[in-house]
Amino acid sequence: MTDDKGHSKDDVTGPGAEDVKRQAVGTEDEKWTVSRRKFLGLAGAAGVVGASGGALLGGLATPGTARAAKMPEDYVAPGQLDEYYGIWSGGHSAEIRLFGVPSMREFVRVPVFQDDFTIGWGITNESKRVFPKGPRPVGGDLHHPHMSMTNAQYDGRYIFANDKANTRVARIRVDVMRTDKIIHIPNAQDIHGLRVQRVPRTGYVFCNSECRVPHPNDGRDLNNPKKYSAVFTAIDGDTMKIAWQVLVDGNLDNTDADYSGKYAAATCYNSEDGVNLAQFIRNERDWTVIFNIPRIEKAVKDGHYFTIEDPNVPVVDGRHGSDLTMYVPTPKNPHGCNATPDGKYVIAGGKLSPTATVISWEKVDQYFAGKFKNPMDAVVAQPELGLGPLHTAYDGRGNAYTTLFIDSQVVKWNIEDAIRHYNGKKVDYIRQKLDVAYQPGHNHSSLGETRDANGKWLVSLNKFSKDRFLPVGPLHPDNDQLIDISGPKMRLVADAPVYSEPHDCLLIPAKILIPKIKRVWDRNDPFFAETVAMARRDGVNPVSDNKVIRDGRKVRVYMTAQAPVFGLDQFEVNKGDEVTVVVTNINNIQDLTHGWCLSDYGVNMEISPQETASVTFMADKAGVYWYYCTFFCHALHLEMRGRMLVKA
Ligand code: CUK
Ligand code: CUA
Ligand code: CA
Repeated sequence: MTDDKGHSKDDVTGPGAEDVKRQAVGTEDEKWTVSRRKFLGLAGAAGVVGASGGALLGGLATPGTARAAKMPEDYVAPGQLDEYYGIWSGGHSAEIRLFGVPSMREFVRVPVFQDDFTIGWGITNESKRVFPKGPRPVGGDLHHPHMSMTNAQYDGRYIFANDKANTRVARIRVDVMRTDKIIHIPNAQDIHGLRVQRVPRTGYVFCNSECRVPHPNDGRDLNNPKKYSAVFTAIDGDTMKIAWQVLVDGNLDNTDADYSGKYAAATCYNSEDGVNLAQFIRNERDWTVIFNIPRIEKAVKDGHYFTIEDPNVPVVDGRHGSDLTMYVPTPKNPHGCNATPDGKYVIAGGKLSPTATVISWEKVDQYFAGKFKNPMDAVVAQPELGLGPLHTAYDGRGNAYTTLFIDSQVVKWNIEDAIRHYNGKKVDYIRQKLDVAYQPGHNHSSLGETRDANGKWLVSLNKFSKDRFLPVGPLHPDNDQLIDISGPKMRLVADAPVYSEPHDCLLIPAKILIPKIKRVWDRNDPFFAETVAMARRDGVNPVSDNKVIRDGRKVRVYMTAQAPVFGLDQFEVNKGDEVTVVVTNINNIQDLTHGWCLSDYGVNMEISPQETASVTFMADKAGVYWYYCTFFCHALHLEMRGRMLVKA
């Protein structure tokens, strides 16, 4: 027996070989494949809905696992460049990752909320300045990276991302792929959904608090969940200051903005005001909240707001009865929230309902204009798609692609046909169901969240890989599958194992980003401007001087790095000194990065061409300590080192 790449499963030997043979990728053993998928369907369903969701378990039989049609190497040969940048969320690794698409190669990782020894994130002074003041949690849970837009097109300025674990939002500069600002969101806990204002530009970054908390959360209201609430937050993407917040009923899960600049929408799965699973899934319908941005801005301007934890953050009341919001009933525990690129609709994935709910922005306009009273009338379709609909992507040709978590499928369906069907016409809106492996969360199509949606590629971000890769221990990789959606049928192209746990990704044409991305640092870059200003105050020119400045118990050590030497091969400090080492890479050649690692002091930092990086530490151990370069920069890279003497 051979798989469709011509490998024989009998080639596998050694411990566990029998399992590998049975579970080989692309097996012809349809029966085994079907039972494997059934098992996963059941496990997934149980995981989502618990015992009370048993009714959802019907009809789980699915056809065999889809085969790869054409491999990524057919699209991107060695040495060739990918057509798309993939911006991947790292989940609870708290970073973002840059992939090439269609090769699905991972290029680099950009640390955001977590410490990273490779580049010294959380170690250098420049990175510490990015974080809010005060104690810094070690990690985060980054779900939703989204790029700034101008006129509903990616503009290549920033990527914004949430931290669900520590209630923060970060901004990453695209030109140097470096995080440049992290803020903590007050009056909230667990920032989850995050999207950007598309029109006229970003503008606002919208984000959701998922877990309701008492306001103020000062320990008084542990057992009074009725007093808990969640807020919708608008951050000014230019200043990274919070513009305003809206107090809502229920919680908020995912969010999206419209294509006119007037509205944002957010799904809510806890209309029950519950605090445990049984309560969260009690109602048949929760809701999608629509936020009327001009009215909220006017309310803030007119002073119709209050403050809670932070006196500088205006909060308006958008709970039921408010004219700032609209609550559109949505079955059941809805999750994904995705605006269509034609600017007409926003679609909420039903999760515990087999449906998606299509809400018309035009009807939303009419509701706020007082033309009708029942928010339900803004719903223009509710197609039945399959089990566990989560997120939806678009091809710009009127089709939607919704992930079905429990069915382990992506369903392609036609939006206008679904609307006709809702209006009583006998039309079939389902175009195709494609098996994915397994249990997809988000999916994302090329440019599908912009007005340029081009229907070329779709990535399905699958939570389970199960038997698709060599076994690597009990913790399995996720499996992000690349699907060609350019033709009438979806075709699976590649499986890509990824480390836990990407929730979402973006696909951005390389031609948009290549001109924006720097190959070497600009000496005037604001990222290290404060460090350069400190050097100037010390009378030091960091690109030429190698000097030790003593300032009481503070010592500042300035040195250059130029392959293969540091400007200082030794320096001396006293035990108990606070030492700041400033290293400037004066090479001006693309790809010639140095590192500065100080043995037994827990210090490493990356210094790329023309960059200045600095670190401050207490010289609390006497002795000789070597520092050495950590990026292989030259034939004499290993010899690129020096000594710090800490005098007792
Ligand atoms: S969420 Cu993870 S699969 Cu945080 Cu966008 Cu839906
Ligand atoms: Cu500099 Cu290695
Ligand atoms: Ca619910």
